[in-house]
Amino acid sequence: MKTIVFGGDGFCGWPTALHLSALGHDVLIVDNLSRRAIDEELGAQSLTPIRPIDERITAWEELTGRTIGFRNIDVAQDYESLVDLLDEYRPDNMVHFAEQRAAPYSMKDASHKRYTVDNNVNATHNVLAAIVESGQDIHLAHLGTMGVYGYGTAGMKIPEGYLDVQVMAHEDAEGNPTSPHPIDQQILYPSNPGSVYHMTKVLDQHLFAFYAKNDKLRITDLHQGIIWGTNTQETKQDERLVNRFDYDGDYGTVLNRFLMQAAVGYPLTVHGTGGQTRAFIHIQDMVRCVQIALENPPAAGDRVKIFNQMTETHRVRDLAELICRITGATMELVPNPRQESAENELHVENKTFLDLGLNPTTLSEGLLLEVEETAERYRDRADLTKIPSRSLWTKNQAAGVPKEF
Ligand code: NAD
Ligand code: USQ
Repeated sequence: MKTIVFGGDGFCGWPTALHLSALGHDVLIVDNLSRRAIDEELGAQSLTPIRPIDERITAWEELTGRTIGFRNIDVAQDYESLVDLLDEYRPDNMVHFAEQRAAPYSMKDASHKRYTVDNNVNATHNVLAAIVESGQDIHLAHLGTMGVYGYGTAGMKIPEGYLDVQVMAHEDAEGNPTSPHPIDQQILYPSNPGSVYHMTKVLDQHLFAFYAKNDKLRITDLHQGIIWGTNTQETKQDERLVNRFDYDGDYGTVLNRFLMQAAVGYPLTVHGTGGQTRAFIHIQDMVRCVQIALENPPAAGDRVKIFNQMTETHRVRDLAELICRITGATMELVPNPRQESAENELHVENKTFLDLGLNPTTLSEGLLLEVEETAERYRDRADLTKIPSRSLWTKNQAAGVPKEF
C-alpha cells in the first residue's frame, strides 16, 4: 500500500504517518510546515519539544529501518506540484489532514478568516481535482469534524453523516397541486458550524459529495471529535519522535489544556458555565480509526462514507471537576470568548468503528498517565502568558482570561 499523508507533520498527521509505516505502508508525507510557521506567528510553541521533520524521519528510519518520504508542497496553492506528485508516486490511499484546524485562530480577524477559508477549501478541492486529473483510483480519507453537526441532538443520536427524512409533498414533479404524499429522502445531516474553521469543514463535505457523485471518487470523511492525549505506541519509541502538544489559547484543545494547566498550577479555564458537551477521542484511537477506514474503503460509485470518529462525550465542567479531583488543581469560570450554547446535550452514533474492532482508550484509564507523561514532564517549557484564549467571536464578548491574569 502506498499512502500519502497530507499534513503529516501535524498533531494528527505525524502519529498517523508512523502508524501506517509501522503497518507496512509505503508512506509519503506532504506538508508545507505552515503549522510551524503559525507557532512563530503566535509566539507559542508545543509543550513537547518537537523535532524538525527531517530529524523525525531520520529517527524513525534508524529505529525501524522503514523510510518515510517528505515533500514540502502547499496543497492549497501549488496545484501543479500536486498533480506531478500523483503521476510520479501513484498512491493507493491519501489521508488528508492539511487544513488550518483551530476555531479560535480562524475567528481572530478578517485576515485569519480569509486564510482559513482559502487554505482549507482550496486544499480539499485541489486534492479532489488532482485525483480526477491523475485518472487514478485513489481512496481519499479526510479528517472532518463533529463540529459540522453543531452540538445539539434534537432528541436523537447524531447519525453517521446521513439523515433519513420524510418530506410531505403537496405538488407533483411538474409543480401541479396534488393531495399530500410523503417522499422519503436521505440527506447530509443538517450542518450548524460554530466557527469559520468548522464552516470550512461543512464546505468540504459538499465538495466530497459532488466528486463522489460526478467522478465516482472513493471518499471517506471522518467526523472526528476533540483529540486528547499526545503520544501513540510509535511516537513513544524515541524522544525525537515526540508528538506536538498545543496548550495556547488558539490551538490548545480543551482537555489537553486542562491537563497542562493542572500541571503548571494555573486555574483551569472553563469557558462560561462549562455546560458545553463535546465529543472526544484519544490520539491512539485516532490512528487506529484511520487504519480501519483505509482497510474498509467505499466502492467506486458509492456515496461518501462517513464515520463518527469519537468514543466519549463529556461536559466541559465535568472534565474540569474530574481533573481537579485527580490532581488537586483549581478551576475558574472565565467569560466565554466564543459564541456557543451555554449548555447542550450531545448523543452520537459511533457504531461503525466499534463494529469494525475499535477498542477505545477511556478517559478513566488514560488521564492520569497523560498528566504524568506529558504535562508534568514538560511543564518547565510552558509560557503561561500564552494560556488565555483571547480570540473573540464578536466584539461584544470578553476574553477567556482568569481574574488574576
Ligand atoms: P495540525 O495543525 O497540527 O496539522 C495540520 C498539518 O497540515 C500541519 O502540519 C500543517 O503544516 C499542514 N498544512 C496545513 N495547510 C496546509 C497546506 N495548504 N498544504 C500543506 N500542508 C498544510 O492539526 P491537527 O490537529 O493535526 O488536525 C489535522 C486535521 O484533523 C485537521 O483537518 C482537523 O480539522 C482535523 N481534526 C483535528 C482535531 C483535533 O483535536 N486536533 C479534531 C477533529 C478533527
Ligand atoms: N473550552 C473551555 N476552556 C478552554 C478551551 C475550550 O471551556 O480553555 C471550551 C470551548 O469554549 C468549547 C469546548 O471547550 O466549548 C471545545 O473547545 P476546543 O478548543 O477543545 O475544541 P474546538 O474548538 O471545537 O476544536 C477542536 C479542534 C478542531 C476539531 C474540533 C472537533 O481544534 O480541529 O475539529 O475540536 S469538535 O469539537 O468535535 O468539532
